[in-house]
Amino acid sequence: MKKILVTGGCGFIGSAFVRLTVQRGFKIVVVDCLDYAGDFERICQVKSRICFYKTDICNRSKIESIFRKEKPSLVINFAAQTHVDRSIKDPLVFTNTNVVGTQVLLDTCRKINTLERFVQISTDEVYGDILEGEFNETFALNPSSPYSASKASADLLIKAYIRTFQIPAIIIRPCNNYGPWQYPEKFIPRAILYLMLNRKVQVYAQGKNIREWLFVDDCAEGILEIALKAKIGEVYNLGSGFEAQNIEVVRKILSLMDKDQSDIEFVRDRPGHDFRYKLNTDKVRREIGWQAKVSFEDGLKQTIIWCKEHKNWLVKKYQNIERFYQRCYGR
Ligand code: TDX
Repeated sequence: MKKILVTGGCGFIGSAFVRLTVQRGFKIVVVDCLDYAGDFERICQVKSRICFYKTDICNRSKIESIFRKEKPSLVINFAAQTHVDRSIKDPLVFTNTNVVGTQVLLDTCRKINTLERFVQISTDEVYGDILEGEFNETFALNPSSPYSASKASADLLIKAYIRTFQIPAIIIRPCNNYGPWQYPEKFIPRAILYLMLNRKVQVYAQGKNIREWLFVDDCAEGILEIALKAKIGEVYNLGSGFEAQNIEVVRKILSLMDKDQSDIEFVRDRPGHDFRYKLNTDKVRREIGWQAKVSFEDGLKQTIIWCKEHKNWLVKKYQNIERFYQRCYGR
């Protein structure tokens, strides 16, 4: 079985990928710096079957020694700063991890010739927003936030490294993920946590912004399929096809949790807030044969059940989130 090195394997999507691939029998090496949003607990159930390094991807010498020792055939880079609101408050942190960190990994890949593939986990946000229609993989990058600009920069670096140094890289651009173990600074788990604590859900502006939602286990499967089957140098969108206004998402959560409209608080908008993302996924369906399996209704039910069962885990993160939103928006 192939050895896969997973950076950011203690994060939300990375950990779902680690749990899936361990179950499928791959040899897994996890590299994670356990920053505020990383948590080893997410992969605790498979800890005896992985090899773990607590390391920052910006640490060139440590990354090189891990790559030399482990000789992975695949590297999947999930490691990133991911929260748009945080990037508005502290942009430089995003450039460091998302751009410099990715470059360190690429430079290391250049030196290690055992590597078959380097897979970059990018995002739909690199295209900017789209009022109507869908983005396909050939659209120009047009990011709006420091976060999406850092992810777009990493994508451009990868394209340059493919062309100049023949790095065997692939780029995957998923839409918004949700599901168990998501850090509750993000919209869906934040709403569920606040409702469990009898607080109102904070909806930015009028809640008209639109996102496409993909259940995290579907995303992990899609990434594995692409990593194993895709042609080198290609870019793949990974979307569910399910789009909804934020207010519609909140209404679904309210009804599943026996709450009502009075539990919503409309708050000042995020600066530069992208209005709508929507991916065209013809390429991944045609070339890889992947499509999302979990409906939004089922995924949301599973997520709420998980949140109720893991209320303590979510509450442990609450202080950090409160501090952040206070500092960022004064609320
Ligand atoms: O409390 C909130 N209230 C609210 O209305 C929060 C946290 C968000 N929102 C809105 C903003 C967005 O329109 O909900 C939507 C989703 O917000 P986020 O969960 O912050 O995600 P988004 O900004 O869409 O970015 C996400 O998707 C793409 C991830 O955070 C990125 O890492 C990923 O690349």
